[in-house]
Amino acid sequence: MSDLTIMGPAASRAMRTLWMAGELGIDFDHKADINFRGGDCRTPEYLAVNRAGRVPAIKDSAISMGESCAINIYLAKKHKKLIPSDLVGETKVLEWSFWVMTEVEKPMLNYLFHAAMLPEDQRKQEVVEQAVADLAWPLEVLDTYLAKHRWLVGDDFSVADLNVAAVLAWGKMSKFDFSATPHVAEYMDRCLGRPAAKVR
Ligand SMILES: N[C@@H](CCC(=O)N[C@@H](CS)C(=O)NCC(=O)O)C(=O)O
Repeated sequence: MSDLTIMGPAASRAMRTLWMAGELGIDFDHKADINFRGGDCRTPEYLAVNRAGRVPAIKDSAISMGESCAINIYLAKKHKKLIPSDLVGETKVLEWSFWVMTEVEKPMLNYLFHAAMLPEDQRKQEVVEQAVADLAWPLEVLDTYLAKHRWLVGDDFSVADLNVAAVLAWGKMSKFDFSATPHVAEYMDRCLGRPAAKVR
């Protein structure tokens, strides 16, 4: 039995934390059989681990918590890998992680659902069009940055890249047209092509 338990199936935002654990090369127990749409996240036992009642969540000897990006930053700091040790570098990781969650995640999820995941009779073209419009500026921001930088923070892949690319992955899954932002497209493939990104 490992010190760390990751809760949530790979086909959920738990993918982000499973990818992170793979990058770090750490042992963990995986509680994948959580029916997050069926109420499993709202039991007293689950809420004691993640009061937000969503997946992913983790518990180890130090902490029980939710929020995928925060979990990944915790694991990076705990294992002293994939995160700079200086204040500015660490803060830039936070900046990119907050950025992707607030600027990109919601419209990308809307795109994923209404362009690909929902049964066809439930998809709404106007939601797709709004998502494309909402994503134009943040993707341009990212593309401009990536035109001059291979990775988001420092010279190597970091947890900032993982958190950002894990959200972009929804665009790849739903065949979002990234042709207007070619640096984003290349970057996404660079990140998602890493062996640890192939989680099950
Ligand atoms: N901001 C949270 C969002 C977590 C989240 O919404 N997870 C979904 C599954 S991918 C969930 O638990 N849904 C259950 C529900 O909405 O009740 C994170 O990144 O961890």
